Amino acid sequence: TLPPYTYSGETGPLLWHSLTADGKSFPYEKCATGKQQSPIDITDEVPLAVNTTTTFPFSGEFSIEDDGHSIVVTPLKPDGYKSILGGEVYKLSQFHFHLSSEHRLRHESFPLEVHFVHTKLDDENKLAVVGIFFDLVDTGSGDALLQSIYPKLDGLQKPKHSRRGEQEKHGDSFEVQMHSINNIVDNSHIRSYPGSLTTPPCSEGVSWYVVEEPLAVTVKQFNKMKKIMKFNSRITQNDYSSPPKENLLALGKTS
Ligand code: SG4
Ligand code: ZN
Repeated sequence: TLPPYTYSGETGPLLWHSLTADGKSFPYEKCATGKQQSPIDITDEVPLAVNTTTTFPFSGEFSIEDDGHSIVVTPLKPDGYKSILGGEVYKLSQFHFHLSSEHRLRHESFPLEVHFVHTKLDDENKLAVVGIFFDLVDTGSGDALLQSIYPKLDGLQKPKHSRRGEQEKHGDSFEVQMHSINNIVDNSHIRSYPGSLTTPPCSEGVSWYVVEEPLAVTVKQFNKMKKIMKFNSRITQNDYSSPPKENLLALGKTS
């Protein structure tokens, strides 16, 4: 069994690497020893993505659940949504949210970030994640993606325990419309770098695609999500071209 982790205190991000269930093995070691850890500060140093065409769904059926760490939305048709990321074919396996944003954009944080987790079509173990920020707005109705999720948030139930990789009974299914995402995501506004999962076990070999244009979240939508999710952002001091500083801190080294 894996040790539980949180976002503050003794089981928080700076100590993930030291968590253990048996006192002998440290399944989250990579969170401190990794050399390509996410998130990072997205600056102009991070290269623009090439050969990348995301085809997010205009509409489709999804299930939504609170997995204890995030609100996770999973397509009912597992082969429904394919994207070309860095010239390779991926399919969408789920998307989930972080509050506040995990990545920064030129040192700036955002209130919310969505992660579209993809697996490579011919190699299910290879992950690519498309990250998109949200800006808080006090006019309008927010992004269509959030509009479609909003009515489902009240009935959301936490599963007894969620274990990664296991098939679970999903909650409510719903129809989603995601016009705006489809419209804004194009090559010239996506930056790509090799990183990791932002949660334990912090596995590396994850290809990241971070979109520079934020979507809109209304104050009302944001407050509702905040009630369910709490703070679930791994804040790091990691830059694109320097070694991950946070990891050294976690190991008690200064440089
Ligand atoms: C969140 O905890 C999701 O709920 C997880 O999804 C996800 O794990 C994890 O974040 C790490 O993903 O894009 N932030 S991230 O690096 O997708 C995976 C599930 O466990 C493996 C379904
Ligand atoms: Zn995530």
